[in-house]
Amino acid sequence: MLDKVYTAQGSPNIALVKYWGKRNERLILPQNSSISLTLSSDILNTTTSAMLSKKIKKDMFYLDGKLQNLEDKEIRERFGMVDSMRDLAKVKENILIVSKNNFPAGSGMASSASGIATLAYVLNGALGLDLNPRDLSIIARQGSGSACRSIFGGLVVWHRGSRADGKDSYAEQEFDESYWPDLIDNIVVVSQEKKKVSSRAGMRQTVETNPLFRQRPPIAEGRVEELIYAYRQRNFDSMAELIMADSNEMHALMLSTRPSIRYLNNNSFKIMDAIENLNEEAGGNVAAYTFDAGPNANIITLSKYKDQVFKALKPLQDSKDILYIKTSGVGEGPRMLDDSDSLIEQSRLSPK
Ligand code: 2P0
Repeated sequence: MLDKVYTAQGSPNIALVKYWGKRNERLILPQNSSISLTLSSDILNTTTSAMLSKKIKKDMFYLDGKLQNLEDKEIRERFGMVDSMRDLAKVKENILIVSKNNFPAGSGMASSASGIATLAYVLNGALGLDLNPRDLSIIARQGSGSACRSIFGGLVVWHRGSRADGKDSYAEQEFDESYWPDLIDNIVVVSQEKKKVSSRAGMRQTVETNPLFRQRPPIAEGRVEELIYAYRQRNFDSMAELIMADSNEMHALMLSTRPSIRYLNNNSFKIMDAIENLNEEAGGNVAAYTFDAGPNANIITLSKYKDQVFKALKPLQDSKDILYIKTSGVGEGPRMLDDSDSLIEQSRLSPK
């Protein structure tokens, strides 16, 4: 355990029925269950190396090449997970963590989900905790809600749970990554800017100020069930309807929060138009858009419709409203990597 570098890789997930609102801020307990697809780490990934050693003078965390200030409030909140895992393992040594995303952090591409899930996963190994994935999802949840879903591959539900201690608010795989191999997600990037309102602050504001919010949890709960049903039948048309409805509902709630929160921009709306026109021409849903806390779109479709989707988006690429598109299949959960993939220079106790 000590003085050995552990390295793992995980990936973001895209919520099809969204988590937006907590019932307990400290434990990160959601107001409703949510459901997501884990994306393929071949396309979007976080790689994290961790090492515990008596030789390390203080905890250090490098993210994308930059040493992070562990006194910073937001980082402190998320780093709390490291302390609780260390306590659980009864380990006192300081830790060096080096983490790297292959996509821009904080731009609404779920970097916190990918980062925290990968961190929880690598620490489970580095601390010799050997927690099962369900318990690991409960730990990851306390770092960042959506991270609990990235502990698994495939289609993953995060159960709301009802206990005050959060022990029944965990993630679970509904279908593994091979259940629907034709399903793909096109990540359509229109902006690489860091968002102005964090998800954490935004959802707090929505729960506190938006009287419409109380309608949301029962609707979302029912939609998770409907989505699982559509997925089981591999009924794309029906699933697409649910995905777009849920994204629009969440963004309508954001808009009607006080002060109003708007993550979508004009290009996001142009993409929605293009997909709706495409579906209308096709006489059924061949693609579904969904947006998280940012203007970038995720277009869920099937491989056989990919060319049609790209054709529909082509004018927006030509006009540079779309910067680029990455296509991902449904991915597996996190995994350990070999020593050769380590991001830590062991002899210097620093990033490579
Ligand atoms: C989701 N999002 O279900 C939703 C959709 C953004 C929009 O989960 O406060 O970073 O750390 O629990 O998980 C983003 O929020 O927030 C998010 P915290 P998180 O994917």
